[in-house]
Amino acid sequence: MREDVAGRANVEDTPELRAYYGELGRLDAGALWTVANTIEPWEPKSASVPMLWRYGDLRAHVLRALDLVTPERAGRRVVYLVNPGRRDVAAAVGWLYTGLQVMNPGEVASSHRHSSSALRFIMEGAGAYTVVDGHRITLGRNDFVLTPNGTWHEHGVAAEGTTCIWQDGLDIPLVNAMEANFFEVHPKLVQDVGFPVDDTSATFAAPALRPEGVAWGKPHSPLLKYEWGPTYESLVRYAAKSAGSPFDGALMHYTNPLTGGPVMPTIGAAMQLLRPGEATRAHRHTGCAVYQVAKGHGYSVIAGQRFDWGERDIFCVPSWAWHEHANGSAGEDACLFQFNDLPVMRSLGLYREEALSDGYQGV
Ligand code: GTQ
Repeated sequence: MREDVAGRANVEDTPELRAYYGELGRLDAGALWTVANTIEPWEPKSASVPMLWRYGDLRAHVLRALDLVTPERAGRRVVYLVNPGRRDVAAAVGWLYTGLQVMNPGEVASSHRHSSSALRFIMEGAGAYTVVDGHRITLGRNDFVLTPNGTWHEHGVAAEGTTCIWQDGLDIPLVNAMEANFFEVHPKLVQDVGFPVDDTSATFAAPALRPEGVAWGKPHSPLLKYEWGPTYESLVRYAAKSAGSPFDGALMHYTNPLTGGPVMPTIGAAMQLLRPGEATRAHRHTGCAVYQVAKGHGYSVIAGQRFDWGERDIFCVPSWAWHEHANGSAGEDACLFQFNDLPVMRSLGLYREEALSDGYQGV
């Protein structure tokens, strides 16, 4: 982009100006025109870089944590993912954190709550559960569970289960950037279960049906678990009857069933299905996303770079980066889970989207 245009800062250095800048600096002040073009870029410039983390590279290291630390000592046994452009804030992309948490059968991680909102996406193993504000939620492969801002939550694996690995997604970097993060450990370390197991699913997961007389005033979804079975079934049905989005194929957002809005105020989530052979067109938008390959294989082109992915790989799309996705199979569908900061972008009036006129990026 040209900077020598009318209306943009374009001041040449002189000895007098350099001395002036020095004087301002000593007063903890500065001249706007020396930084204006940086702090007000023509368009968003993400410090995050597009990344792919291969599960095949990470899995053995995640499992090693089982032998190296206990959940009691570590609090949470997690390998978190680092974006090379954002090492200082533990962000995988933008202001989103992600990590891989591992637990053995019979283990439980202590209950805590924090101002960050969180979600889990179950990758492997049987018997995982999460307790959220007294609601015990059983979790299976590709299930997605919420632990919203301020809720007491702990995770465990039933004694008769197997070693479980899941992806955690949180807005820790965002809440820290807002300087609003509180953290508390539950006084009893493990909270009491106060409701029938999976009661929020029984109450709120019925398709397009709202239960009578249920009062709900919280800003997050009352449904805490979104199961893989009905999610996949809905996507298959949708993909068979509709072209879906030119940029995403058949994509469905997980929603708060009472409002149709995002699952939590700061984090949105979606599952998309790419039909056999489907390759989407490129677009870009403000807001970033962390993806996990729930099914199949293929590739995404992100900011001109091709990333080939397989099941359980995790990748990210930074804000305002061009991106397009392709299913690598001619016979099987591919599914991508994502969580994103789109609710933040939309609620702050910052959402903007653009299609690439040529349709597809060069690599
Ligand atoms: O399980 O509550 O990966 O608080 C990072 C911070 C998981 C959790 C993480 C957390 C959690």
